[in-house]
Amino acid sequence: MNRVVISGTGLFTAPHSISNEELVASYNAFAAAENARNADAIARGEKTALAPSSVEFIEKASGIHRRYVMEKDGVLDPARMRPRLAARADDELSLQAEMAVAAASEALAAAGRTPADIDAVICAASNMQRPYPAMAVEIQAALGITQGFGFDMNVACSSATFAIEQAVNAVRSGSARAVLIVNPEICSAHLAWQDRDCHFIFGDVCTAIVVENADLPATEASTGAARWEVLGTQLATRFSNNIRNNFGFLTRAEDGDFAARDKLFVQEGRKVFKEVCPMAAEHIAAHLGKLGLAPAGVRRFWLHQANLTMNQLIGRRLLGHEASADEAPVILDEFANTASAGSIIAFHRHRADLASGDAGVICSFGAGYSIGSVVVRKL
Ligand code: CO8
Repeated sequence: MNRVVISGTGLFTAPHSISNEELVASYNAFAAAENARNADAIARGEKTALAPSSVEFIEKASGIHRRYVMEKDGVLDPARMRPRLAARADDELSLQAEMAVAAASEALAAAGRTPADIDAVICAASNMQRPYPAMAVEIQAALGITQGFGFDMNVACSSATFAIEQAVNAVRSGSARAVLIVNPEICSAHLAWQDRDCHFIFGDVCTAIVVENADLPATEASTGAARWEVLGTQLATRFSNNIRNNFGFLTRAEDGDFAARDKLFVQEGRKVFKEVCPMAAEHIAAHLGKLGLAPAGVRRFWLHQANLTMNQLIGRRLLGHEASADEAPVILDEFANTASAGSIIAFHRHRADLASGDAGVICSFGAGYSIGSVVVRKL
């Protein structure tokens, strides 16, 4: 079996930023217009007036201060409340592929590898912009990777860590020399911006990861790359309806309404919080135990970025004290929840200061429920 390393990561940041202040102003204008439109029904008690959102609630409940999106004006337009994205012709590079190519190019450069080194591309995200041809195959072609194969996979927020396990297995067994993973998340297009319970939660981004055989011959470009040996991966799922999106190809055949509320992200946030925190903490502790490591011996936790309090609670359960920003870095204040990309952004941004021999854990958790952990050590 081959030893496996993560040799590079990349980050594509969406071009527009929305502050909580802008978001709340837009939502409150939407709510006021809706309430005016439904004034008679509200007065008769047939409808409930929409309550305003608040910056204070969002920051206290989630830790999120702003988010990046692919398109901002449509999201903030109280008469629209969704991004305005132009359809592209079949012979143009699709939007998710464009984000992925940018992140992947950075990851390849960081690893000192070229398209000729990559034998597989995995596009792992919580939504694909089309069913087929696979996004990964388009991205493979756009990057000029002429050998190997690509495929798409979706395990919602855990897509990236689940993809790392697939990549690690392929490299360990020798079916690929190196695998490129991309996580193009356009959460803004499947978020109900007109629902105050969740309108603040998500942002858009794309991350990329190069996973390769530790014995792949070094080149001049790859020599300087910091490499992280993958000591182990562990995945777990348990079915729950508490995070759900019913959008799908059967909607048409069922004569359903494509614009119905359940065709976008829906969650029971409090239940998710209560159920997933202990699962994630136990999962990480058990995974470390299998590898002969204790949480106290881990230098850094790159946790899924959904909610600051959630990560603080997981930190307390694992370490016995509140994890500092150094032990469990936070990026959700700037990016919000970016589904599968969150823990990878944290890893991308916050690993350069670690020393050779330091161990860390990348861990995601979310819809499914699904939890994926990747234990790494800096070489
Ligand atoms: N402004 C003011 N008040 C508000 C607002 C708001 N915007 N929203 C809700 N309130 C009110 C509520 O109505 C409620 O009022 P009342 O007490 O009168 O009923 C009160 O505030 C408290 O509401 P909550 O109980 O809902 O508040 P919480 O403290 O639980 O915070 C959170 C809500 C932030 C959502 C929190 O529960 C949370 O973060 N939970 C964890 C969620 C999580 O991790 N989910 C994972 C989802 S990500 C995932 O799996 C990927 C899915 C695929 C990607 C999809 C992309 C779109």
